[in-house]
Amino acid sequence: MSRPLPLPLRRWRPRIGRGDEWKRSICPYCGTGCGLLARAKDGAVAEVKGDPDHPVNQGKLCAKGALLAPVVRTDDRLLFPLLREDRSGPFMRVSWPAAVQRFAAAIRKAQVEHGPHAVMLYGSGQLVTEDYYLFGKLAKGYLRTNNQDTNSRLCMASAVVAYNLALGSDSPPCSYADIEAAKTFLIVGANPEACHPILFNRIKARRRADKDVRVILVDPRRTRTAEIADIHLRPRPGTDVALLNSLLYETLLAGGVDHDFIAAHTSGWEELSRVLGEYQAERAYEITGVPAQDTLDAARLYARNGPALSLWAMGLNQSANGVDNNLAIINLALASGNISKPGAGPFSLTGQPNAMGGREAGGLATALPGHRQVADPEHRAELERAWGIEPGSISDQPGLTAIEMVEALEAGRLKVLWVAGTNPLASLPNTERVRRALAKADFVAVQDAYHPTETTAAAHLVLPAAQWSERGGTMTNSERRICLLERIGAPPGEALPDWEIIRRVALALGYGRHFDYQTEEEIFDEYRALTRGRDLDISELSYDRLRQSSEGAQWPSRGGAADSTPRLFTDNRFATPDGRARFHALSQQRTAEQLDEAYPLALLTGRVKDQWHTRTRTGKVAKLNKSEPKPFLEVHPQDARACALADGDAVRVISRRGAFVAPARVTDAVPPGSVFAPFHWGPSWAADSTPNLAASEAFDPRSKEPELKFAAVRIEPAATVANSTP
Ligand SMILES: Nc1nc2c(c(=O)[nH]1)N[C@H]1C(S)=C(S)[C@@H](COP(=O)(O)OP(=O)(O)OC[C@H]3O[C@@H](n4cnc5c(=O)[nH]c(N)nc54)[C@H](O)[C@@H]3O)O[C@H]1N2
Ligand SMILES: Nc1nc2c(c(=O)[nH]1)N[C@H]1C(S)=C(S)[C@@H](COP(=O)(O)OP(=O)(O)OC[C@H]3O[C@@H](n4cnc5c(=O)[nH]c(N)nc54)[C@H](O)[C@@H]3O)O[C@H]1N2
Ligand code: SF4
Ligand SMILES: [Mo]
Repeated sequence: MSRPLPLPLRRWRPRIGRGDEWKRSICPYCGTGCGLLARAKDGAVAEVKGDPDHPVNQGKLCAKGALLAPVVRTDDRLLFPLLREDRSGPFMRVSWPAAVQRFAAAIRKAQVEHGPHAVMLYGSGQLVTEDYYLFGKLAKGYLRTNNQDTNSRLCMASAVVAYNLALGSDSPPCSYADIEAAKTFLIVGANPEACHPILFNRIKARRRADKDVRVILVDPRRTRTAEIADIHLRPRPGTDVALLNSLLYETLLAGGVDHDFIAAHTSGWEELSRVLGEYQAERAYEITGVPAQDTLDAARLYARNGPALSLWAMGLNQSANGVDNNLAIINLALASGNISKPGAGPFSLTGQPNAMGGREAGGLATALPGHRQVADPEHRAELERAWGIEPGSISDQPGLTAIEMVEALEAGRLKVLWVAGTNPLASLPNTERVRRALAKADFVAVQDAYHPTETTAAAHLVLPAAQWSERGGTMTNSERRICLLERIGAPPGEALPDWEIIRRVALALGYGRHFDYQTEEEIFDEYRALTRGRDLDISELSYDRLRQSSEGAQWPSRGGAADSTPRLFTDNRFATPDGRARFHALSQQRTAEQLDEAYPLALLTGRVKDQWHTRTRTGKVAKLNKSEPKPFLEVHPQDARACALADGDAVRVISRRGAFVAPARVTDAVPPGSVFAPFHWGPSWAADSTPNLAASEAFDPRSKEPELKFAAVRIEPAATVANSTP
């Protein structure tokens, strides 16, 4: 039975006008999307607090969000465009017109000499939806290449493909409000205590409020998220399909499968049920190492203590079998009827603040704005008409994805790279290979708020971007909630919003007439009109309407009573051609790399609570550097003993690609046979500190998402560990 969640629409009276007024925004770190109030002093944001009226966080913030003000104006803010023709030489300050003319000339030259696909735009979930849309319009519409991808490729590309395959569209069906209605939480390959702290607090509060609520966690590591787990399953890394199949099989035996729902609203159950028998708990144990009794306990709980909400993140996505992993957890939700009703659903957590906006506005190399696909001739034609370009302008070839970008640079097929809001020389796997590939490009332009970063330092042209609080725009969080970020302070120096930089480059390329925007609102209006009639329809959602509510709106948002849609598919009609959700029969595949005598350990990588990615922002806040001041490698005591390592000793981690060095943290939080390193401390900390020197770029064939959660490594004591100051 489905009923809409009660979501009272609190009205907010805008208090815009004086410079020192509190204005509404959204935290620019994680995909939780907490609402903030911030105000400026002397033109720059000076104070930040949680927005008590925002439904996501109700006034609360984690430390990263609360400590945003100090990261906005720092000594290393990039103030002016910087250019150099020779990448071994120094940068020179140039004017904006000179910078964009030079860049446009490089783009033109590459396209004239090598064709349209010699250019690529690599963006980020830090960008607002308006930036994404404009990037796509320029690349896909006018530069005639679908070579536009984003760092979301490293993040939730696997979830995008799986939602499309299983539900017919890239549509997370749930809401955070389902947390307050769920009885059983199944958290797989995610560490929300560190990575989605406000959601974690909501789950914790829910557990405290209702004695029947239970939490099942699936993670090889014992993270702090495990503190709220009633059952913690610790599979061997990369064996989630076997584990989830096994959970489904045992759920079936425990009577937890909803046969009426399956018959009426799904297809593919027969094929799936035929493979499930292989994954009886005792047999799955051989693959996963999870004791059969634990799987049985978890399955019985899942079967009997509904509604069940499943939440997952990178432990499933960042895998050479990432799409299968996602399909496996969606299979489980569908088979048990845990979808489209309060407290239930397969809910993929997004990482970055606007990863979802990129999915919606066509930020991925296979996508076009409004959940359209490059491969669909009708979708291409719709945009060609909307953009006023000749039929056939949009290429029918999918663009390069992040890892393919590296391969194309190596092969000399890609000549000009435009990077915005991401730091690939720290965040892509096999960093040395990426560095060598980037060195082959004819021209690299990087748009960032800070300089130097690992990537700006390798550019020809560095363009100063306004960042959070200095520009407006919209972002979408994990639960499809679109919120407006007001401009609070002014950008320093000559920094410009990303969309304005894109507009100026488009102008210099001669497309001025089609990029004639004065404000981000005009871009939003153009984009939202293109969503009319689509599953994510926001055609009636204006900036004015977003300003009137403290809540934003969950798409689709069609105006009037359909302002906001907390839950999708409530009539159990899915977005597939026949309206039925699709099961997928899956068997456990191997990881791209295998453990062997030379490389006997699995390297897992991930995050800590108080750092954000490559530390360009959080690394500058003394309070945030306190909890984890430096890189580390978690090693199980057994593995430490085997190579005579004591806690704190420097250890070298060697893979087939490269090696990094970190102080060892000897702990049974990692299972024997696995080591874990956070990837925050990149080459700017120490030349050899990033696990991405060793991480694997093998990727899932369907989502092209790299296997950042598994690399075969060995460890040995290192003489010293380089230390750096933050
Ligand atoms: N503090 C902080 N928060 C962040 C971020 C940040 O940088 N810092 N980044 C944001 C972004 S962009 C993202 S994508 C999210 C990521 O959020 P999460 O995915 O929750 O975080 P990770 O630490 O990358 O990985 C989650 C867990 O996956 C586990 N894991 C590894 N291999 C496997 C496996 O084979 N199977 C299973 N089941 N689990 C496995 C790891 O042990 C780890 O605990 O966080 C967001 N929030
Ligand atoms: N080994 C390993 N590697 C990983 C992962 C992992 O789990 N393990 N996770 C992957 C995932 S999920 C992700 S999302 C990526 C993240 O990787 P990156 O995207 O490379 O990480 P960030 O540090 O967030 O980089 C954002 C950059 O944008 C800049 N910036 C901030 N705001 C703005 C703005 O408004 N405009 C512009 N132009 N620039 C801005 C910042 O200063 C910073 O340089 O890392 C991936 N890499
Ligand atoms: S939970 Fe995420 S969105 Fe909320 S304050 Fe913390 S980092 Fe920001
Ligand atoms: Mo991410």
